[in-house]
Amino acid sequence: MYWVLPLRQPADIPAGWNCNSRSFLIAVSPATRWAGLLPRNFDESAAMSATPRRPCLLQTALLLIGVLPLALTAADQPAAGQAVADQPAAGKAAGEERAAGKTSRPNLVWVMADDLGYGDLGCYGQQVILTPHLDQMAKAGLRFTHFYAGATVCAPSRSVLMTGQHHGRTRVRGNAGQGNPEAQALQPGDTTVAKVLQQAGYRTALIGKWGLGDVGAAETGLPRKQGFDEFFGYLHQGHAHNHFPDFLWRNETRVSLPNVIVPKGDHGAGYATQAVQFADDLFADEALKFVVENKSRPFFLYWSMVIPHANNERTRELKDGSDAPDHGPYADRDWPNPDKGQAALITRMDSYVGRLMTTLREQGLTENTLVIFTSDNGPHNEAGHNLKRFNPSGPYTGIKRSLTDGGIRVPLIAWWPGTIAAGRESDHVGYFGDWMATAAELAHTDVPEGCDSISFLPTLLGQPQRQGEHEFLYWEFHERRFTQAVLYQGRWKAIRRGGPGAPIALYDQQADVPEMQNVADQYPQIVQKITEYMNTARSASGHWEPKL
Ligand SMILES: [Ca+2]
Repeated sequence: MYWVLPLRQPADIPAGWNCNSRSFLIAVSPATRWAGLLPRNFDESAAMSATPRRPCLLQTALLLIGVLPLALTAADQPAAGQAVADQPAAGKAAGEERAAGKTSRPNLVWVMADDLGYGDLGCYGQQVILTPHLDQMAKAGLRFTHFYAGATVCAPSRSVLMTGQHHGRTRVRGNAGQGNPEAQALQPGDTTVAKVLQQAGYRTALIGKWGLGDVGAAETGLPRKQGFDEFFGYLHQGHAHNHFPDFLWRNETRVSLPNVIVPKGDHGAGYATQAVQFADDLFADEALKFVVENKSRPFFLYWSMVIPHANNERTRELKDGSDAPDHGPYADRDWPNPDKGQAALITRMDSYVGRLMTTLREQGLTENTLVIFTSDNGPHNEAGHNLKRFNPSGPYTGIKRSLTDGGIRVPLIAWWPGTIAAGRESDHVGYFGDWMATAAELAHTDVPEGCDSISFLPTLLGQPQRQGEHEFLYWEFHERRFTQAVLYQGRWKAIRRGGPGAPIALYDQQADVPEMQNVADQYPQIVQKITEYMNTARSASGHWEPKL
């Protein structure tokens, strides 16, 4: 006996149920099973995966007879559509069971693009660039609208993600370049989310760009000294500019690639004259291999793509830093090559996410794997492409290296079929540092001391009443003049250039999305509150003292 419901739209389909929008959804009632009306060998998961058929007239009549008692038993339950839209019943149950330690811990996959803007994805308003897989991921999962990167450039953002400490307290607070490698290295005493998960029994892998340690003077920060069991990719950020490198690192060993490059500097940067293997293609293969090989135990995969970061050295010499293997669906557009390449990189990145979803389905891991997709900071303008064509910051002002929201607010999509209800969005205000507490909670382990981290698991589970909130979020920026930014109560954004004593610009994000109207004079008490916080938020750092 089945319960038959017509589907109104694709968003009605619970994640993990393999139906199409014109089919009927077949739901098996617990009462049906309890009453012994199902065959002993009835395979519920197989039924969910099968393409549902419309019942014939006789079956419909029988089904309607069957629905009546079930509807009575379900009278105090939310309707199926409501469960999908409002209250993720499955997720709640899973959350309670996890809290009681009854279920296995989920695999954790953090997929991160490099310099992808808030407005670069179709599901975040992009009109030109195609991102069908990420759009589908958002439709089947949860889309955050108020999530922030750790910083407005690469290294500190990644340091915040790893340490669960905000930008004023995390180890690496800027891109140090080649001048001071130690300033861009995690240290032995640092506690990373990878260490926490590794110690909790997770198999941990970093695939792609690291940027928080290197061989030589920065070796304290090497991935395998910071909690990763396996590493494949780039250590140095300059090396990672080169999408067709002549070598990559596997753990601490250099692996030669057949690309032939014009080298720039000592760390592998440059650009290819013979482009054979595209690094992000290799990362996708490696990431999926890791998933398959570790499917029988909890794993944490940090998949740190380089797409769509520019090849800055190629921009300087060839005026085109969008180093894509091909221009894909944009090849015939009447655009300059940097524009075609920029769009092609993002669509290529999207295809990797599609491959990840397919692999998780094939391996039967969809219901036991949380996938997060996000970007490390706002969009760049370093490839020579036309920002106006793509509007990559969406409604926000600024790009990478800005502390207005265009530089730091990022897309973040969470996908976990059966636990995260489909088609939701959340305005919960979170940032990269929150991954530490979220991952620790999911791994049934403690959050390390000294973190600035609030788990967003309640939001994932559709339990906003349990969700903790930050009073303040904090960022700083060391290039050009030292700048600080604070978001207070999820509404008031303050930016100060020049350190203590410099004036604070205040923006009311509820009334002023692009942060154009400085209202500091109208809200002196809020300015005072934020000033007091700003003056004490950061800890001393030998390498990262403000240049005022
Ligand atoms: Ca970046």
